[in-house]
Amino acid sequence: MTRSAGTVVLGYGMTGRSVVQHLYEQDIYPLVLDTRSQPATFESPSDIQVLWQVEEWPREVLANTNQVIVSPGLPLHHPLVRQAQAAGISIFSDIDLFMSRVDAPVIGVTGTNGKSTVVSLVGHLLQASGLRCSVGGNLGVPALGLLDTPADVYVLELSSFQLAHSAYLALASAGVLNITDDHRDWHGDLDSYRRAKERIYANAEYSVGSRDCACSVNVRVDMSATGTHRWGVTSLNDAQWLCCGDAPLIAVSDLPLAGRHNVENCLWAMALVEPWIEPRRAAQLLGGFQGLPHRFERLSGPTDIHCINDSKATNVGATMAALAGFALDSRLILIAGGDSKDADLAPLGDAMRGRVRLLITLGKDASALNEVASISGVEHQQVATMDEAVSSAFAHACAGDTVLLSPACASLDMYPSFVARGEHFRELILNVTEARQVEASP
Ligand code: UMA
Ligand code: ADP
Repeated sequence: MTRSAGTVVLGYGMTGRSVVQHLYEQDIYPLVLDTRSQPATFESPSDIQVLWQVEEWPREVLANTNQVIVSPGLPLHHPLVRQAQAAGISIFSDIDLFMSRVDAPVIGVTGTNGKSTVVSLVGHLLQASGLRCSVGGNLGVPALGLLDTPADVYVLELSSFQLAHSAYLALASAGVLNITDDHRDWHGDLDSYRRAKERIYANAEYSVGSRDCACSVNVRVDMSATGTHRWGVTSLNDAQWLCCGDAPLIAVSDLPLAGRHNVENCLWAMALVEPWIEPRRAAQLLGGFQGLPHRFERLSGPTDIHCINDSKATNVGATMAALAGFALDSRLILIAGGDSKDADLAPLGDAMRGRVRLLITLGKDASALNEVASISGVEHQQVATMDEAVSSAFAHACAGDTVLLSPACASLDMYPSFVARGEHFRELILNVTEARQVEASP
């Protein structure tokens, strides 16, 4: 048995557990430190020692440690990470461990918004083309959990947290979809957030960048232009087409997903798999992809009112993208609010003006959203719960209106996750729909 004292795992969430499992299978028995209290139900191999509620390194442990694998939830400025750095201990992420073990090409995707959609599209394209692929990382199965399944290509969704902690990336294909305001609480400022994301390009064999990306990349995705080394959209015979260079590939109207941001996501997916799938073939394979729940997901509500669950819109950029998909004279009732993570909410003002006829706010940062709405002349109302938000939305909604949950904020002040928030919204919409059906029946 390898001595445990040399290796310490920081954080015992999903990532920490996947790291311990991975090391355990190699007869390495790390010590685990976590700042949280021990969960009521908790399972761990009996020969793994976990110290809970640790805010600082026990001195003798720090002295005997030579490598640390840190979980993404612990920011670089956390005392546990700082102390390890100051002691000159090597710090790695689960992604580093994954990269050191994997024996097939890895595609990595990061960005403020669209990661899960693009990663799932990439997985869909690879699988449909006949390649074995395994998708995970920040989405679904932690990276190390993927190693159990042999694959021709691995696809990783990478968060800025994971990238900030990673030292050894060498991706076969890599892209930063976009960077807008988010996670200031973790990174401190937007520059550090950007730098963390751009680490994805270090040593990448093939790289895809956005129009705004200052890094040197192989190709760019630019919705407003096409041409050499560019993927974009162009007008052809009165229709909009997705293009690679000058070659039209597929009409926007034939895409499997709605919304302008999803046109961009389809371009990204095809660009990222270009080393494996020829563009024309990729375009043919896009059909059949089903969108993910909680991402601009259309719900079946009352027949005359459109209902959209965009609970995964946990930052301003995602809600802006949702709003941009609606014409200026749209009749939207927007439900938003939660924990803004210290983001600047002001850009929502312009996006709401003319589109949102009622903003219903809730959660920790409801009053900050009310202020933005006031400045932009958007009618608004604050409520305490999602039940009240949905009741009020339907009390105000007229035939043809859209009720959109796109919170621009994290859910954690009111729910365990964006999934729980979206499921609650779905259930409330279902209740309203059923109640209206009963009312309408003779
Ligand atoms: N935490 C402590 N003390 C600790 C360790 C963690 O308080 O000692 C807190 C963190 O601040 C955080 C929570 O516990 O709020 C979870 O942290 P973690 O590092 O244990 O997280 P995991 O359970 O390992 O889950 C992480 C990702 N979560 C985060 O980065 C916060 C999961 O993405 C990811 O699926 C999983 O690894 C597997 O790769 C979730 C996420 O919210 C979906 N990601 C963020 C996002 O997408 O915006 C980045
Ligand atoms: P991520 O994994 O980066 O959070 P998701 O695909 O889960 O991305 O989508 C998160 C939110 O961002 C959803 O509200 C979705 O509608 C929105 N979104 C998806 N793609 C984009 C994009 N390219 N630009 C802006 N917002 C997007």
